[in-house]
This record gives sequence, C-alpha cells and structure tokens, in this order.
Amino acid sequence: MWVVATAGHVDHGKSTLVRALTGMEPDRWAEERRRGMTIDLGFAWTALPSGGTVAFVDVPGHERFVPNMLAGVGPVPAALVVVAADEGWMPQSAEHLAALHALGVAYGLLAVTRADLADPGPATARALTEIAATSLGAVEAVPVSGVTGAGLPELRAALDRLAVRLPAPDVDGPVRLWVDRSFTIRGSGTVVTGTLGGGRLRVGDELELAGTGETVRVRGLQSLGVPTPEVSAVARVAVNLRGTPRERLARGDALLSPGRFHRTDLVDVRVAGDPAADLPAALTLHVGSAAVPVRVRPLGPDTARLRLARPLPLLIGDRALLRDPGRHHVAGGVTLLDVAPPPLARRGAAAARAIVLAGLDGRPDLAGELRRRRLVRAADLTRMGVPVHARPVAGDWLADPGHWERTGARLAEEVARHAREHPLEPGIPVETLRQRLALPDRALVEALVRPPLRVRGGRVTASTVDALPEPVARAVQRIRAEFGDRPFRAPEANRLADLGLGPREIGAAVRAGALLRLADNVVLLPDVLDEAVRVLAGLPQPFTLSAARQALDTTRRVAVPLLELLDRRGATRRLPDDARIVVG
Ligand SMILES: Nc1nc2c(ncn2[C@@H]2O[C@H](COP(=O)(O)OP(=O)(O)OP(=O)(O)O)[C@@H](O)[C@H]2O)c(=O)[nH]1
Ligand SMILES: [Mg+2]
Repeated sequence: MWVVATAGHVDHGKSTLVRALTGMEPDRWAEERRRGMTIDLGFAWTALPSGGTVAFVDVPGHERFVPNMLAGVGPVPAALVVVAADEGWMPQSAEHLAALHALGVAYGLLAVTRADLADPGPATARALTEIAATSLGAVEAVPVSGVTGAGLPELRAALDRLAVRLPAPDVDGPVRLWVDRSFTIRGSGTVVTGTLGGGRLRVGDELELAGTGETVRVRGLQSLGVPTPEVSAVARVAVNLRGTPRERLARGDALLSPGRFHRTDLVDVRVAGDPAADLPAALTLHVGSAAVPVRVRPLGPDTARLRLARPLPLLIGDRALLRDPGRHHVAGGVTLLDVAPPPLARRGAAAARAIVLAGLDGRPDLAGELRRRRLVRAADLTRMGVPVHARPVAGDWLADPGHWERTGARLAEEVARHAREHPLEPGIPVETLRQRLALPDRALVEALVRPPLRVRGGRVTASTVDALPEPVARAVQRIRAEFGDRPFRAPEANRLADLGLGPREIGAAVRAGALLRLADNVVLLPDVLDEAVRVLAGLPQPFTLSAARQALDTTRRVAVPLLELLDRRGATRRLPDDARIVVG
C-alpha cells in the first residue's frame, strides 16, 4: 500500500475525484456533506491496475482549514494536486503547493478536474509551471471529470507509475505514527489513526506516547478497515489502545517505538523561503500531524533556533514548515539540523553557532556529531536520528577520536601533577579526575587509564613503584642501617617520629614496598617474612607465642601482629589452644 494526500483550492473537486476513484465517501461528517465542503481530513482507498492499493488522505481546500490540510500532508510523501479546469490557479492552490514544497514532498501528480466544464489546457499549463518550480518538479498531468468519469483510467495508470517511483519504506526502523484522528469505539476504547511511514506494528506491541512519555499497549490493529495482527509501512492504520483514555491523545501526538526518539522543545533549523532575519518572532511549526507555536531566534542568514511550546519527537533531517496563521503565509520550509542543540549562554555563542549550522545539511553525520559533541551516548545519537556504527570507548559512550586522544593526554598530566603536589597520597581519586577533565561518567576516566597508569582502590596511580619522596627514602635507609642485623626488631614510635615518619609517610613507604606495616607504628623491613617462617619452622611444632618471640629475638609488640600476618597469609596456622604450627 502507499498513501497520497490531495491538495488544492476549495471546491476544485478533490473529494469528488477521490469518491470517483475509490467509491468511498471521504467527507465523513454530516456537516461536510450538508455544506458540500471538506472541513477535516478524509480517508479512502482503492486497488490500482497493478494490483497495488493506494490510500488517499483527502484534505480541505478552504483557507480556514489549512491547519487540517497540513496535518494530513505532513506524514505523507506523495501528493495529488488538484486544479479545476474552469477556475484555474487560485490562492489555496498556491498555499497548498507552497506547503508541499516547504515539506520537501518530491512525488506527485496533477489532476485537472472539472474538465467537462472547461478546456483543461490553460489550467494545466499554469499548474505545471507552478509545480515545476517546487520540490515536486516535473509531474504528469491528467485531465479528469469526477462527474462523467472521463480520464479516470488514465489517472489510475498514472498513479501506478507514480507508485513505482516512491522510495521503499524502512520497515525495520522505529515507529513514529503521527496521530491524525482519535476517537472512542464503544466496547473497544480509544482508537487513533495515522499514516505509518516506517517500521511495523503488531498487536501486543508496547508504544510510547510522545506527549506524555507514558507506555501504551496495542490492543487491536486495522488497516483499510480490516482487522490485522500486524501492519508494515507504508500503511494507513487504526490502532486500538488498551486502557488509554481518549483525552490523552489528539491530533499531533505520536505513537513511538519505546526509547527510540528524542523529545525536544529546542531545535536548530535551516529555513527555506523568507530570510531568517525577516521571520516573525512567533510562528506555528507544522511537522507530522502536529502544529506547535514556536519562538524564532534567527542565527544565520538561513538558520534559526526554534523554541517549541511543547516537546515533539523530532529527528535530524525532519522536514517541517513555519506558518504565520494570521497572514495565511507559509513563512518557510524547515529542515531540522540539530534536535539537541547546545545552549547559547556565552557572548558570541550565537554567532559561533551560526557558523556551525552553516556547515550542516540535515543529513545525519556520525563523525560530525562526534566532533561537535565530543562525547555522547550511542543511544542518544540514535534517538536523534543518527545511525551509529562506531565502537563505544566505554559502556555506551562514543567519543570523537581527536578529543579522546587529547583527554587521555590531559589525564596523564593530571595524574603526574597530582603526584607532584600530593606525593604522599596513593594516586588521584577517579572522581577528582572525572571533574577535572569534565567527563560525564567515571567509566570514561577508567577507560582512559592506560599503562603505565592504572586504577587501584578508586584512584589512578602510576604503576611503576611509586617514587618515594626524598626525606622518606632517607628515613627508610636509616631504618635499614639500624635494624638490618636485628630484622624482627621494630623501631619504637618515638624513633619513627624522630625520623620524620608519620602515618602518611609510612603509608607512602608501604605502598612503595619500602616498609612492611604490621600495625600502627609497627613497621619492619619488607623482606623479612620468609626469614621469619624459616626460623619458626625450626621450632618444635606446635609452638607458643612466647617461643616464637624468643626465637625471632623480638618483643610481643612485633611478634603478635607478625604471627597474625603469617596466619592471614597461610604460612602459619593458629590452633584452638593458641599454639601455632608452620604450614607445609
Ligand atoms: N461538473 C463537474 N463538477 C465537479 C467535478 N468535480 C467536482 N465537481 C463539483 O464541484 C463541487 C466541489 O467539489 P468537491 O469535490 O467537494 O471539491 P473539494 O475540492 O473537495 O472541496 P473542498 O474539500 O471544500 O476543498 C461539487 O459541487 C462537485 O459536484 C467535475 O469533474 N465536474
Ligand atoms: Mg473536499
């Protein structure tokens, strides 16, 4: 199936033509039929000679209902432009065409209706000229009469030729179904309809409401009036939602694949049409089936920042249009360049931003996004519409290669600086580094740590034996000289103090492997443990604390923590009666 929207001035025969092609009534409301005028969107469909199905979104032509027209054409990539042979090119012919052009609609046909009332030649010539100057380009023109049926077979054939040119939908992509109608069916609850442009819907699927972010479940699906368990794009669909009050959903809302879209109320755009500087500060943004008031802040000659009155699920590259509702004027077609733009707080930020935007074209560009954002979560980029095919540097984080390289170098500098300024600390805390490098996640700090640096105990240290500050190294030398021949005698607390070895200095020496700490203020030279085990193994087993103390020629102050350390290391084992044996 594919979907085409009508376009054209009031009373030019759009609905009559849809009715003649499909045998269905596009004017759903009694008021529309009474007044002979379309007010809101209508839907009808028919089989084509090729066997394919075309569904029409029939729009109103009256100038008052242009917002309804825009909600219908917003999600539809093909248009059937209708001009009456007897009336020719009229204001809403022009306004509708301007809207199609602003939205970048590139596929279309011209039907010159009421050809039984006047020579279709002049209207055709004028319309083709107007259309050729837009995104639709050169289109086929077919004169028809919805009343006599003349030209309808030719129009069907032309529709078939148009269908084969339409780009294939991304049926594996995420769903963003812009709601164009919502209503209640007794016994079933809320139903919304829309044009499914990409992805696939199944009964039982969970979806996200763009407006509130809440999760809803698909209770039932219909396409072209027939219940179905699954629908693939492109299709007209009606979605019955379980347990969702009708008030939660209206035209302009959207049903989304959960977690796949970024809802934003701030976007940077390129504007085609009026120069950005001439745009009124307050306009309405039409995108999908939504119409949202926006504040416009021009940035460059053809770029602007839009602040939306409510967030929408927008992607880089989305097409939209700005309209001045008071003036019946399509102020400009809009291409979304950035859906998560940076704040413009600093002086000169707006000018700098204009330069960045001048280089963007709305085509998602992974390398460019990484260069500008430096660090970004893969899921966040996907949600902006940027396909991700790069390896994360940590977790879900992607990094610009140059920035990552530079940050790694800065990290090494910070570690070295911290070691110089705090020689007695065991490295720099990961969290401190995270803040200094302005990284959003500690995992990034750890990913940047490369040998000879390493992470130990929540800090980053140089993995080579930590260089000992000069005074500490000298104090350790003195201990070696004084205790080398009495290896199990430990310097007394006041001797340590004399040597300038307080808790921090001892800590640094222990980390550097220059001292072995048994308890507070009880230190030995580091290489004495093997000798202790050798001496103890020479005692009759099991042995007592007192026997060990005498054999090691030391005091209780050392012997108690030394034996406990050997116990912990499994070199000795303590028996129930407090005696010990050497193990192995
Ligand atoms: N003779 C003749 N009359 C037509 C033809 N097409 C439409 N009409 C008449 O023109 C009038 C308007 O037709 P509609 O189909 O309602 O026009 P529309 O474009 O849908 O109008 P809006 O939806 O209000 O914009 C109706 O009275 C139709 O009967 C045609 O091909 N030949
Ligand atoms: Mg109509």
